[in-house]
Amino acid sequence: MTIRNSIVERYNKNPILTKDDVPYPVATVHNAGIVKHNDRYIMLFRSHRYNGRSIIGRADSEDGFFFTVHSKPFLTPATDNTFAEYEEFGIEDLRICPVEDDYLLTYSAYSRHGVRIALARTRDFEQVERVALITQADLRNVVIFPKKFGGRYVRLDRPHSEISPWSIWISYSPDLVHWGDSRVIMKPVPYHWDEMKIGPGAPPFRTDKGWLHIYHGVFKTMAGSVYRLGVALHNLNDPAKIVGVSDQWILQPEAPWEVSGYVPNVVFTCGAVPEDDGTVKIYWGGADTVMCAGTAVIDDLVQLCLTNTRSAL
Ligand code: BMA
Repeated sequence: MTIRNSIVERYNKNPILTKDDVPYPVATVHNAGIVKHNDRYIMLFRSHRYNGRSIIGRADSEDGFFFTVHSKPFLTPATDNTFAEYEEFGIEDLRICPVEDDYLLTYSAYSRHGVRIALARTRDFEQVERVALITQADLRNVVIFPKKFGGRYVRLDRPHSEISPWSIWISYSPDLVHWGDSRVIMKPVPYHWDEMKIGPGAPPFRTDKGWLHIYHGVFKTMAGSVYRLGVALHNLNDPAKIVGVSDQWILQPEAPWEVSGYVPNVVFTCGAVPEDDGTVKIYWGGADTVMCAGTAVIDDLVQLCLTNTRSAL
């Protein structure tokens, strides 16, 4: 089934990965981080186990669309140290952030204390080292920019408060462990498709006009919340400055496996792969149940951010 969208063209064989492709028992496959590593696409996807708690699996691909799942999960909740206490209820929504020579993995760690973000590091997707728990409770969706600025790592994150609900902030770190200098840079817009919440989606990637960030926005309806994707462009030298945010969404739930499933009406991204031909492969979880892919022209996304914009704050 092909559904055409003027901005993101869905892959015509979606969904690209489902629970039936996984050789161990899981109820879902969704919200995957993706990178191209040594000319192979590596996907680290979230799955609910039958107890409702999540783990991370790995799938590899030559072309970015046909993926083969590894026989064992890639990451399961830690069993010792502080990580064990904070990952007790599962690990979710992993982003793969390529930063200099490392892949930094940021993922939600759930426990009786709430949800926070853990950071791990790998170079080869074989050895994985947990580095630190980098947020306090109820702060998630962390993506890290591909380069350091002024010697510091830079991340987008998403705290929440009643006065300023679910907005995107920026924070800095000299060592990946200690983060600060935090500032809000983007907020939901009232009576707009992203009015309820916004949050970082895929790790930002470089374009000639700025860092392109694909984020998610949520709108509450009488029938529940709808998760869509939007785009923002950040200044190349100072990512705290937003050059422009597209007023319109780039993707909304439309395919049957996005409209219904474990959580209906959800498209949620944790990864996108920019290609040398000027396109970007965007990956999203459909209804928290399956993985989907699509392609967009990077320049179209940039132009959306530069024309017909909504205010960042
Ligand atoms: C968010 C996260 C995502 C999920 C989305 C829709 O709050 O929990 O993992 O995809 O809700 O259920």
